[in-house]
Amino acid sequence: MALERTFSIIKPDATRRNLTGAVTKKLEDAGLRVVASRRIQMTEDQAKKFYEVHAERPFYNDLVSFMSSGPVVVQVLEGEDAIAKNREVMGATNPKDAAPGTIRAEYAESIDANSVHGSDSAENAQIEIAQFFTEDQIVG
Ligand code: DGI
Repeated sequence: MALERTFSIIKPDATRRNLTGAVTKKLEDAGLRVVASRRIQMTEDQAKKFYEVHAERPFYNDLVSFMSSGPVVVQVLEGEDAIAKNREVMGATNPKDAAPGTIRAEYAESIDANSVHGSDSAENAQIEIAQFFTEDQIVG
């Protein structure tokens, strides 16, 4: 097991419903430590860049406008196997498929307003963290 860092976003549907604390509690209860956190309003350009890999997908424009529709909380999470652990506690992309007890099962509104983002690989975690945090802003 390796100590890893991953990148998380609490999405606009969750901040709007005052679920920042509830989502963070799920992450912490899963053994993940919040080592950096900032509430921001993403610009459309930031959201476009962040979800660049999905640029050709039919839902890309909706995804970009959703992610820039309200405040989000960007976070760096640290822990043993943090990337997989975070994906597990998030639950499946579509809340209808998310396992009971996961963040998306409990809080997500729909497949697009699904409350959280989490990096899906070590490589992407590094890239995503660097888009929002400098090393000195992360305190492990
Ligand atoms: O890593 P995930 O967030 O679980 O999923 P992903 O990287 O495949 O997709 C990124 C986001 O794009 C996802 O959280 C919600 C949205 N999305 C993915 N697949 C669909 C989708 N939105 C719609 N409307 N339809 C989809 O099939």
